[in-house]
Amino acid sequence: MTAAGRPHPRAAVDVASLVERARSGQARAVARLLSLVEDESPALREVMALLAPYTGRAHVVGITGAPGVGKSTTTSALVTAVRGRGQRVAVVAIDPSSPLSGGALLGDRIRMSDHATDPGVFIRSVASRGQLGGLAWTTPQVLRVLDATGFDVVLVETVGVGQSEVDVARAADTTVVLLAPGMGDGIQASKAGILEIGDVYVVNKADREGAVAVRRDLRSVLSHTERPADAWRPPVLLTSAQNGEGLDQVVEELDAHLAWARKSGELERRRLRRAREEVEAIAMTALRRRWAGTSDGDRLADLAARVLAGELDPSAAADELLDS
Ligand SMILES: Nc1nc2c(ncn2[C@@H]2O[C@H](COP(=O)(O)OP(=O)(O)OP(=O)(O)O)[C@@H](O)[C@H]2O)c(=O)[nH]1
Ligand SMILES: [Mg+2]
Repeated sequence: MTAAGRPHPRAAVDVASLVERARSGQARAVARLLSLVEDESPALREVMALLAPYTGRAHVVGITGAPGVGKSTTTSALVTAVRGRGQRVAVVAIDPSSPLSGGALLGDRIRMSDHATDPGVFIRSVASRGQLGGLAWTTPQVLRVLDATGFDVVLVETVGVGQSEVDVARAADTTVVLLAPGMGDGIQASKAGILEIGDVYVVNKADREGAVAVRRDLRSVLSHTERPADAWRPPVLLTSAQNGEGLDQVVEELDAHLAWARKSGELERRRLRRAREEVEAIAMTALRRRWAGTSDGDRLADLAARVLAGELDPSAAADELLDS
């Protein structure tokens, strides 16, 4: 995100010491590592190699739902709950705006002032549309850094706009889907494909009329979903995040889901899929970069021109590209 005015990473980063400081809990060092991810710094390779042995410990929780349902308020309340039991927590807000806005929207999207001075809390926004396809490339690496630097829980908030919520669900160990009365009932939820991704459903704004009805409808729709006998049955909870009500139960269900996922093998399956997608995203990025511009010109553009001229068919061109 150098375009936003952040200084370009210095040529020589003392990666080992940076990693050590980040792992000892220094927020500034963690922030610096995340900047290396966003800047796609050449130092990243060494960072990731050093962090690799420490990954796989954090509980990654995705929080998604339509705009305005109370994701940020809930996230903040969850931070309080997690901190209450002495665990360290990181919050990642997926910012759907252009990468050029940098972290400017963070203050608007997350109401986190309560936690600003707590050294056990780390907050970061990530642009979902990076130069390299955004979420697929950046987010998993951000999560990886936070996991390896000792956060017990990583909360990922995304605004519910189609693909991004599904992507976040794929990146998380446990996905919380938020609804609220008057903002999308169970039927709208099923349309949005939300019924497939939730491990825990939360009907927020329980202080408002209609919350109980939303919960009843959602429970009814979920009960008609086919599941194997030993499958996880997503609970539907009521909260009033603004008043801090119902959050303890959410935390309990997050724990219960993690325990179930661990025991059933689902956690391993999800994490394996995540690792697979991560490798694929990095490899695809490297390939695109290699094809787009080499010292002997733009290989892909040359091949496209030959396809257009009828000299080559697209399959033959693809073969040439892969062989190059
Ligand atoms: N009545 C009521 N209002 C709430 C509750 N939780 C959040 N709100 C309000 O709902 C509005 C939206 O809350 P946010 O937490 O910003 O919602 P969000 O889902 O993060 O919104 P976006 O990030 O913009 O998609 C704010 O005005 C909150 O104060 C609640 O439990 N009850
Ligand atoms: Mg928000």
